[in-house]
Amino acid sequence: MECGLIGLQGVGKTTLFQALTAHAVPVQVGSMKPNVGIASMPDPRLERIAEFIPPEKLIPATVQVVDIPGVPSGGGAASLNQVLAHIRNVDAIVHVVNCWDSRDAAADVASMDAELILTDLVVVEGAVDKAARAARSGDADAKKRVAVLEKVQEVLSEERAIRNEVWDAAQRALLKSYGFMSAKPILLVANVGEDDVAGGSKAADAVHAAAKDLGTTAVTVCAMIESEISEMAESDRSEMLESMGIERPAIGVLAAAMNVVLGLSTFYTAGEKEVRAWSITAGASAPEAAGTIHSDIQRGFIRAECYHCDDLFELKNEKAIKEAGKLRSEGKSYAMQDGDVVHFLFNV
Ligand SMILES: Nc1nc2c(ncn2[C@@H]2O[C@H](COP(=O)(O)OP(=O)(O)OP(=O)(O)O)[C@@H](O)[C@H]2O)c(=O)[nH]1
Ligand SMILES: [Mg+2]
Repeated sequence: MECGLIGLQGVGKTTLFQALTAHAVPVQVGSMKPNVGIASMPDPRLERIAEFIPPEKLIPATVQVVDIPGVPSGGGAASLNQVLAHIRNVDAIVHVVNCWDSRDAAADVASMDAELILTDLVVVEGAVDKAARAARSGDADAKKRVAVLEKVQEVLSEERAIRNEVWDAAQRALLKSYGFMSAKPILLVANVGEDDVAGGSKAADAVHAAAKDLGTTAVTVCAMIESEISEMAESDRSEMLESMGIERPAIGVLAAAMNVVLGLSTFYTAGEKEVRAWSITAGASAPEAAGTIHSDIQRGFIRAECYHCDDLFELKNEKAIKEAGKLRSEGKSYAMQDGDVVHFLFNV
């Protein structure tokens, strides 16, 4: 799973990237090359599981983050195309909006969305022609493509994003293969100033309202403070947060919102060696979940022994969970529940 940070120039994308990746990679400032890094997803449930099953290592779920160069506000065709090409490759978009000294944050959101729609429209026009030609020469697959692409074209011509239409799984796969940008899940970040961490400004309000219009959510973050916090030792963080009036790092709030927007859910593996969180597509089957750990476990899947983390929080240990009859044995067709703690049995 790859998340792209996009936005106008100088809105704090690289600052947020450094916060998300805890300054793990040297960044290129103002370069036309994207910065790529791994972000750990903060997860209070993971910490809690480790209280009951103390491990040697605690490993959070991760997501790959790509810090994409800023879109010049004037347009500037050549560099704009370069930027947009990077957006085409990511699975989801996090749009960062300047809320500390923007003149019109709502307009910034709208212009970026319009840019995505317009670029998709150019792509689909070429794609429809090509698919139609193939369909005429008797390609059955191309006929299906034409139907989907014509609907895409209709939606885009009405200046609507593809993401808000209803598509089945096969259609979604097709949209993805074309890299349509307005089809990707999107999350807005209202990047507020240090004097407005609660996000009470007009600009932050405007971004939250714009998110509603787009059919998604917005998260208020002060990238600058989050970036500073991410560099601190764990022990100094809480004091810093308290002094700033921040309840919990916004990165945690952002991670939770990302899970919702991306349609992800989390399962856990827990033992003395490590307690670990794993991200999967919500509703994934037990073998698919096993496959995120290792393809061998998916291939040789026998069954999943699992319980819900809430059972652990209530009953305190696995023995008590078993005695209460809450330890389940699930087969190949089991759809994973968010918060499952799993032990996979497999044979290869
Ligand atoms: N006041 C304030 N300034 C910020 C915040 N986040 C970023 N900045 C400042 O905005 C400037 C640009 O930040 P970057 O993170 O480099 O912005 P960017 O979006 O990566 O910029 P480009 O890659 O050039 O498009 C820097 O001087 C930051 O210090 C914030 O939350 N509050
Ligand atoms: Mg940058």
